[in-house]
Amino acid sequence: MEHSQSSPLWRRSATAVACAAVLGVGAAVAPAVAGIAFNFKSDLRDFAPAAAGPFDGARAKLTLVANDSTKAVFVVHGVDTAVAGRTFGAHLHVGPCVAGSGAAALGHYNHSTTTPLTVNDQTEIWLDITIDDEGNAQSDAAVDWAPAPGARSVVIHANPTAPDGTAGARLACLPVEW
Ligand SMILES: [Cu+2]
Repeated sequence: MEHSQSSPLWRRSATAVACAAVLGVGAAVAPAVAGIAFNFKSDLRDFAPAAAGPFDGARAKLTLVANDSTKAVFVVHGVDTAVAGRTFGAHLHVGPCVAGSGAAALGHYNHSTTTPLTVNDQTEIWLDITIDDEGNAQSDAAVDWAPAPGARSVVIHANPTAPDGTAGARLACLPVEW
């Protein structure tokens, strides 16, 4: 890990993530060194607002610390406990998070330069979540590159992520923009 300079900041973020009561640390955390450290926190946006789903009314937070590498922590609260024990795929997508439009999120953010793209948990940011008995979940990812700024999203899917990166229908998203 080349996070030695930013690790104090990271630990502070991690502490906040671990405690649901302090979920509201705020918007952007000023970077202590070169690079970025953000907390994105909001209600999830529903891709099918007219239909009932397990993430209706749920909220989430992504903590993203990126220098030359990236550490991401994804926390979700308020999920329907009827799906406790189930795992849902979640990934950083290139496009924005738009309620009612799963397509707007575009594809996975992928760092590889191969043709076709190399798809795995080191070329993309995968954050699959398993819902606990209280309707909460947390996951994390670490990759040795940093995503470019933009209006992006963390998309939650209906199924766990398969080795080829697919995870079924798009259910909801968290907007992440920096
Ligand atoms: Cu995805």
